[in-house]
Amino acid sequence: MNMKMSFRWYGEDDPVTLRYISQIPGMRSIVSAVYDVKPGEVWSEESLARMKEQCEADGLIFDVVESIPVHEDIKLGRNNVDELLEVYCENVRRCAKYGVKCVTYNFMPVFDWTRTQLDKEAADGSTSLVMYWEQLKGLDPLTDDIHLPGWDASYTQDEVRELITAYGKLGEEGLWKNLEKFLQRVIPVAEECGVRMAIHPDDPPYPIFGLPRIITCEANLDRFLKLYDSPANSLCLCTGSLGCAAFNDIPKLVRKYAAMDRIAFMHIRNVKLMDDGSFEESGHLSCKGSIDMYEVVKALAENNFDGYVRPDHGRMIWGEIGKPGYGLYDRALGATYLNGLFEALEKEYSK
Ligand code: DNO
Repeated sequence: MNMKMSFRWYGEDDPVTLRYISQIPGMRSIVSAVYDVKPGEVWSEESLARMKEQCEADGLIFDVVESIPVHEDIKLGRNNVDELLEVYCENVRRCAKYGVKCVTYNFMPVFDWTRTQLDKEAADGSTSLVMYWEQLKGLDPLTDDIHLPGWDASYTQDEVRELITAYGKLGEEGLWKNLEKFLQRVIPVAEECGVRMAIHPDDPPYPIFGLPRIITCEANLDRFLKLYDSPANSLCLCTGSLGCAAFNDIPKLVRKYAAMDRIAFMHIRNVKLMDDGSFEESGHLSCKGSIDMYEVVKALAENNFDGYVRPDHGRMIWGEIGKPGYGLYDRALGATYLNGLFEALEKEYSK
């Protein structure tokens, strides 16, 4: 097949082993990161070399990194930004040295994804991540202590308040300016060492608690790609993140950016949108959520997409216990479903 099927692995502590991952039909690549350092620190070559070796021992290729995190001071444009950007570039070079071809990152202020519950039980007994507006309404991070699942527990509530205030002052335009500076420094390095940088959209793709969010919709994705016009400056197009806003037409976005060759990585998962903007993560099949997966894969196949694909978040099923969204079983089912769609549609469009 043209596309490269991949699976996220959280390293040696992940209850899902590389051996199990290698048993999923069609699995090619491992998506991982060095987890024993903080943002802003250099990744050790030993860790990268070990990861490469471990993957190869199970017949897998370690060629995608998710993520090299972007330090808040880079996003905020604080004094030490040049030093931090140099560390970032060095990490990209080191990843490339050990065979990495694609590096994912995001430019979301303070928090990565936001959900209100990680184990919402469905009628069939499976559980998944959800975001219900009802549960967020009325909360103010500047006055309330907020503990949402998945929010970085390494910050104290006061630190969170300080960051939220700083981002409030920076605003969207300030964040765009700092993103542009990041790209001007990092993309030439990525080009030089044959890596495609893939920005992950904001999840969900609209402001939360007044924090600016910019990687959200078609106009902003266009603006982002124009900031540095190079295949090394590409998207990690996450159907579930962009797809939890009704204003995003996912197959249309996939078709457009695949035709421009600006998608390096596809995160494919489904979400069920509700009338008030709340959403539930669902099984991968089109009939289980609001996104038409056939149309998504068709848009890729039409454009001979040969980048990386991973089945994103799965539900917890069959009694599995593990990292919410990242169990083995439902992601493996997702991979198998996607392999079927890709085989059929790639054959159709290569005729
Ligand atoms: C969630 C993931 C994100 C993603 C980062 C990329 O499950 O898709 O956490 O890894 O946003 O930097």
